[in-house]
Amino acid sequence: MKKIQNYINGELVAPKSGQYLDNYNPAEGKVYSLIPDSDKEDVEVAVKAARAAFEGWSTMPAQKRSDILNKIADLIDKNHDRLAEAESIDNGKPLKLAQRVDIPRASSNMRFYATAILHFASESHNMDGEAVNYTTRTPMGVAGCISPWNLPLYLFTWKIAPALAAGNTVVAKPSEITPMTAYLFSELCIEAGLPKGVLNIVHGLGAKAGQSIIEHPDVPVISFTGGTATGKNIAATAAPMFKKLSLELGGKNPNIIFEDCDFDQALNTSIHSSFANQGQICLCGSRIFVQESIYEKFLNAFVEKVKALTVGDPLEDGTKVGAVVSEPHMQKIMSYIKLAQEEGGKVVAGGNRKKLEGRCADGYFLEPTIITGLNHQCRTNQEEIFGPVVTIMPFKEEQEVLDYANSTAYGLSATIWTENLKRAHRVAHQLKSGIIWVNCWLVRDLRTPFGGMKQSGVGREGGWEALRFFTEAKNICIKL
Ligand code: TXE
Repeated sequence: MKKIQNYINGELVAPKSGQYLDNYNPAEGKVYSLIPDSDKEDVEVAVKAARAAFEGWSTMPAQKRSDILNKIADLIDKNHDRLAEAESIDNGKPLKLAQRVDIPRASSNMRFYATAILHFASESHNMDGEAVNYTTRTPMGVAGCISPWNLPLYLFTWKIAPALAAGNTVVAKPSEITPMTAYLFSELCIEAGLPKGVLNIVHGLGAKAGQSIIEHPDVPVISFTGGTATGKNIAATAAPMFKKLSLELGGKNPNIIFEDCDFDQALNTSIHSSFANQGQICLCGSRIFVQESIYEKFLNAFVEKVKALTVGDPLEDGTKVGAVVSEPHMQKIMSYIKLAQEEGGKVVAGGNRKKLEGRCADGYFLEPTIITGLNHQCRTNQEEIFGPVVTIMPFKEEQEVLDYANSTAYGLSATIWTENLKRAHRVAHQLKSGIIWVNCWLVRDLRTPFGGMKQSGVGREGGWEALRFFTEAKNICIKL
């Protein structure tokens, strides 16, 4: 049984306690590897290593840091197939998805910040001959990066790349549910010659290893992606310690389809935005609102296509819907399908656990599920389910659907389908979401600010926002 190791001070090491946790393959429902059950002591050693490495890394010329990050990206590309297979086995997502999205994006994340840091500039302000101000932006020290299980290497690199590029050193904890690609990534860092202590990866439980990172006094800046409830916990620990905090949390994203939409484009993209990664993407459009005049036509076409989606072995080419990430998460999703029916909803597609044959007989598979007949205020339409479950309902007017869309505690992303330019801009400006897609979904430009409003998060990642987040600004004013 493979035993994953921590990556501390440039070496792959066992947890000090010698304790390990089971790591499940969700498609088989079986333990297939072990991960360190790290604790405060492991975090202490990791933070010490990161502090010791900070001076050398933060004063290294940006070009040299850039070269090393690009070398890691080259190694990700070189190991693409191996990483994609590991991602699919660890997370349950279709191998094709890991190959097409997760691993290429992990490489792009490293490359984007390896180059962005070479062009990162700060500002100066001239006071009409009286004085001149200039702002410096310097790395903060040891950054704590905590990432989730839905897009493991994709979101892990999305955090550590800007932190490292900006000259910080990092103590990172990937999710204990999907640790494998972060472990393989640490082997690539060693091969790339990343100086020891610059990046440290401590595997283990959130409430134990994760909490130790959050509360460590020598970790001044924290970047977290995960559930809103966990985000609240982390903020409660970090705020009184005056730590800089970025929280990327949950979403309950509206997918608004007007009668004048490009019907086929809206229909086909909505299949993807509803069920990609088994609906386990914080940006998935889990609440579909369709203008009344095309509601029946859209619903019938949508149900027909969803019923035709292949739920299967993630390693097989034809699979569109793989396993959800864990048994507890499968139970959580099933409980929401039950709740929806108790709230008066009607399951018009899916709704059941899918029993497969062969190696996947005990895997965590759910049918992609569509639920109609609910109102916008019920729990099913207010709470994040984070699985292959969408609700769909009609609306008459623009203001009505805006009220529905903006009615949750979340505000991460939204999608609008209309061919009317004025309406697209008008509705986009009134939606309380940090990211809006018009006639598309998940089209990502890494230069743009990424993050949500309300309980979807605090702060923004992406582009210069992330480099500004991971640096400290200082303004110096000189009298002329
Ligand atoms: O997230 P958690 P999970 C949502 C989604 C999902 C829910 C829970 O609704 O059902 O969050 O998912 C670490 N101190 N999203 O369980 O628990 C934990 O070990 C420090 C949306 O993955 O928030 C893991 O590494 N760290 C999200 C990471 O936090 C702690 C993507 C996320 O775990 C900790 C994933 C603590 N006290 C889930 N407790 C998105 N926005 O993309 C846990 N962790």
